[in-house]
Amino acid sequence: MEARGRFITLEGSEGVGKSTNIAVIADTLRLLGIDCVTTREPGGTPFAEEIRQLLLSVRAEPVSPNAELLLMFAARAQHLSELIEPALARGLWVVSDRFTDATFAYQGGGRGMNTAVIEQLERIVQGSLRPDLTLYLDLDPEVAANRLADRERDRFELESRPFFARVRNAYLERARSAERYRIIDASESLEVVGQNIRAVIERFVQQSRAGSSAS
Ligand code: Z5A
Repeated sequence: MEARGRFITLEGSEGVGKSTNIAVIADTLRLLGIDCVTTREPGGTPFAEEIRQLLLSVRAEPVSPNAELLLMFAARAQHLSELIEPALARGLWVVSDRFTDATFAYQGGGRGMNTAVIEQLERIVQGSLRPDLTLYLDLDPEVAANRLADRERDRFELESRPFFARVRNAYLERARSAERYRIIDASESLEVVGQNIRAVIERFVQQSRAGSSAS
């Protein structure tokens, strides 16, 4: 039977370089002979991408925090059942641009929602599934916003500076709390960030291979 794949997530506030560096992770894995799929949240399947549109579009009607939270998990449930779980079961590694750490950071930290409720939804939607490795790209939100200065803003990107400061604090608190996180300094040049990410992935693959040959 094919060994189950590994689940890697990339996290950070807007503009820290996630979309840019997801390709670095995928290329590094492929060079090491590992088949992977890249995906993103919210989204990743046609239905979940429709939910993404609902969540990101700028609208006149205020969106209730509970509606936002439940839609994030609705998209995630679809993403898990149609893409993530089947790929992992086939032995593919999955690399996702954001996952549930983003919910703890944005809805928990940014919006101030109750973390216990988020943990409850996490258990309902994911069961015991958690990422095997999470790279958190850390950057001052002001610097990140400057990188996106010319771009049209979505509903989240219109949030205030204090909102993004709370998001960063929530991410940092989680990233320092468990072994699966690696904090990457995203204020470095693109080249250095890429090198640091490659080094983390190479080490993780080495450890995974050593672990599976020992078992
Ligand atoms: N959200 C949520 O609230 N709850 C959840 O559970 C989930 C998500 C899953 C959509 O995410 C929104 O959903 C997100 C949180 C919320 N909103 N916000 N904010 P998204 O992933 O689509 O949105 P994003 O974070 O805004 O993506 P982004 O703006 O594309 O940022 P990025 O992918 O991190 O950055 P990038 O596109 O790779 O880079 C931005 C620019 O910076 C680009 O020109 C690069 O060339 C440049 N760049 C990148 N790295 C560097 C370095 N090192 N130096 C200089 N320039 C750089």
